[in-house]
Amino acid sequence: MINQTPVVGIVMGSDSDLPVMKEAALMLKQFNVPFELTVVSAHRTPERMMEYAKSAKERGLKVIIAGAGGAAHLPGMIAAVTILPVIGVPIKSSNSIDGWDSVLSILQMPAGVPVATVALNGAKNAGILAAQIIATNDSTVSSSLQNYKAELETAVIHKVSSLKEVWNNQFD
Ligand code: RP5
Repeated sequence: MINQTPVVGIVMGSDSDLPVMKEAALMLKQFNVPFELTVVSAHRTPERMMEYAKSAKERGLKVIIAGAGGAAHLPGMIAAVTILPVIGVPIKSSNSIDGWDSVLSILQMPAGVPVATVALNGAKNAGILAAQIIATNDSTVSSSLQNYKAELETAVIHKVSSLKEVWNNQFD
């Protein structure tokens, strides 16, 4: 997979975001979606950010996942430059007050420039959502996602059975 052309780009404002953002990478790996991952900072490397966003579509990317913390401008600025769907991951980082700063910086985009914002530190869902976008045109990824959903259901049903051994439940 490592040599396949990436269809998802994962970018983050700093390598200090990696412990959160690697959750997106792990999900894409699980669904066999080829991806690339790097640091692109809106504030510290603005020209690199512009170049990344401008070249993303022609390089074959279909979706961009962008994570940042504090004054988290990276996802919105990338979305300003490309027509690819951008998934924003707000990160509670060293320069966050409480995480709301990251959430609101990414969430409150002006009309016309959407960023699909996941929960604070919600990189896992960002990876799944990116795979779901890819799955609209890829039956293998689509089957992997169907299996994943089925596993989620099975895990809950196991928990229901375990609880029933201890707690009364007349529902089923
Ligand atoms: C943001 O500043 C980054 O996305 C990161 O969340 C935060 C802190 O960056 P470092 O000072 O750790 O490099 O731009």
